[in-house]
Amino acid sequence: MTRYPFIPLDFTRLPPEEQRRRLEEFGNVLTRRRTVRDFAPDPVPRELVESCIRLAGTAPSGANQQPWRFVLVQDPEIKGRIREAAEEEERLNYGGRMPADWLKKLAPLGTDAHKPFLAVAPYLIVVFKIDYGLEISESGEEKRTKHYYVNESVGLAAGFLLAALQMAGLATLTHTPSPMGFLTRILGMPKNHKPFLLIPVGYPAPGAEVPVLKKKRLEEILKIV
Ligand code: IYR
Repeated sequence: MTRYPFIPLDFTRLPPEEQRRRLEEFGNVLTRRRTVRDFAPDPVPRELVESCIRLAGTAPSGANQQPWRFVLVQDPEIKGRIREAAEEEERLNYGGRMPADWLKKLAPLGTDAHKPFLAVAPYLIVVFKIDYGLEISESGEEKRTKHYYVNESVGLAAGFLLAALQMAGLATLTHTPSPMGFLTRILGMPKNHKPFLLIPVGYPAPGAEVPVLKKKRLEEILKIV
């Protein structure tokens, strides 16, 4: 394989006060992000969400394979089917498939099998990871190629996406109905596409509440050596 052409890096060294100012501005937006479970049905400009997905697609990935695909669900009928399938799985989860310890950890969040946000939020973004390359030859023969660091790559893109949606003034929920195989089926994705994360996007319902959660202090998450 030949090397990519290389060009000079586009990078500006900022004066220290500018570094701090920009970080504070970004922090003021980022730290206000909360997982929202109560959405308003109000519409959101699609072009705004598409721009966020474009930014998510600029995330770094193993060997630049970009092993992700984003499905933007706006069709109420498909949202309804996703809600129905997710709630069916979650009824099993909350009804005994999740072990007691897991249920105990979730109890303070007040979640249950009821997932109206899947039908109410104007958009659902379903993030798929592409586990391996898949080509079907004319003779119908399957050729699989390896993808590297798929979870790390898609996790980074999902982080970019959440940050971008927050910057755009939108509310999000990181939802992981389990198991998520129904999303591949309902959205008609090929078998090498595995659901990674389901992100309802929209505006919070008036009066929406969130739990008071504490984040770990810097000293708890940072070790300097
Ligand atoms: N998927 C379930 C349960 C759930 C699990 C975790 I870990 C959470 O942080 C929240 C919920 C649900 O969506 O209700």
